Amino acid sequence: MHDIGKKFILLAVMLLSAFVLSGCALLYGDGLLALPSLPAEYVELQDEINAVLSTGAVSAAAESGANRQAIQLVDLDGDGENETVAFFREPDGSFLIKAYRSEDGDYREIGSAQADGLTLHAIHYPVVSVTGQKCLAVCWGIDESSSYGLDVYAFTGGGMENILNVQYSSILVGDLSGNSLDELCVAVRDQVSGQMSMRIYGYTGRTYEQDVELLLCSEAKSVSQMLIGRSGSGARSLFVDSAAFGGGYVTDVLTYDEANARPVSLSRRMDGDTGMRTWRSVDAFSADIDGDGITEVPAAASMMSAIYPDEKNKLDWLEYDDDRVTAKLRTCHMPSDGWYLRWMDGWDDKVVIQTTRYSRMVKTVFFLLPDDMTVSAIPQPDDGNTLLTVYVFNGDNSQAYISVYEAAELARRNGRIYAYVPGSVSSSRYAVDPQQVTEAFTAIETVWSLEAYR
Ligand SMILES: [Ca+2]
Ligand SMILES: [Ca+2]
Repeated sequence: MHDIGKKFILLAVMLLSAFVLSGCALLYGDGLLALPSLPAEYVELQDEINAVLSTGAVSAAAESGANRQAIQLVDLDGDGENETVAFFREPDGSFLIKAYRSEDGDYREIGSAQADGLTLHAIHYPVVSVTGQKCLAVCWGIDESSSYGLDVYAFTGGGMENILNVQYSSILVGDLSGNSLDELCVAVRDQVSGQMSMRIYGYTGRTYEQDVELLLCSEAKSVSQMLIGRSGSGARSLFVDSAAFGGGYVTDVLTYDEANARPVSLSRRMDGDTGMRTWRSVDAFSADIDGDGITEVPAAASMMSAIYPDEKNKLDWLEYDDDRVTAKLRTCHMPSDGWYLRWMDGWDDKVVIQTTRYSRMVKTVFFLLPDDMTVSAIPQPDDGNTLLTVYVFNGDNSQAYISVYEAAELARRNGRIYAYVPGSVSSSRYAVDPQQVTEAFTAIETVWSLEAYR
């Protein structure tokens, strides 16, 4: 047998063992090599896969996304039993997909498809019936640029039918309309003008058809994050955070209009073709920042960033309602250092931020501006105006730093220690007490990953 074939079967056995043992998690380790023989049904599957490998094909795993295994167990028809989908690359470079159903211990092929692509980029299984039937959506890398190809296959009595083929730059598979079926939200870029738009495809019972194509704001250059959440009215909405031409980020809010049964652009209704209302230079993305079930959009909040550059981290979180935009919350947002601080009531625009970076410490000072600002002297933080200092310590001596600075610990996350020192301004109405600081501080739990949204 071909060496690669042997290796692949070993891998397949390991993968399937992992499925049997844990349901879904992938395990690797010497222990798995010594497993007793597998249930007969998997031996049959090995025979099927071996037949494909004997033609010179090799296994193919997706390079991104949640479904990366070369062999995937998925319940395609919603009957509670998993089918098997296997991905191969053939000697001529094309990709081969085969799907099997287990029947009385036998594996019967229920469909196959061939496709050209530079890389197997990502695999999705959009839900297309309330009983849990799924299609297979395969995303291909097609050139060196950030452009991808999408093929959607339906499983019919006649095999795997290609029901949609589009080029795109970013994709989200999810239920935007609220009918329990998945829509395909596909960002596309006009190659000539660079204008981005969002096409939304809905399942019609037999195929995916484009419901609508909505222009994104003129500043949108490439999508950084897509999220299905809720607008201020409670309507299901797609929040599209994009890198902007000229730097920074902007957001489009596309909401599902129940009355007309189609998505519309809430942000364009409010702001026209510009996304400047949502512009920010820091890489903060739409989220339910206050936990009320409504998604907020971050936007630069400070007028002072020309004087104090770190004021760029001051964000207002905007709620898009049907006919108005409301700032719900302000934060000092430090995504690169993994934390944010909810702005204190009453601080308003009177308090500014200044961050200083050292090799093992990042120090952010919140200080009070004087009532009479003069252009001749730019106020700097000092004992007389500092309200709060937040430290991020990293490295081996973090604990020692806490002692040296007489700081109170706030959190430990990813090898960093977060701590603070209250300001010397204690009598002012702007002063904060320890309880306020601990309540307002959040260490950001998960670092968002780009690849999931492409
Ligand atoms: Ca099934
Ligand atoms: Ca919220």
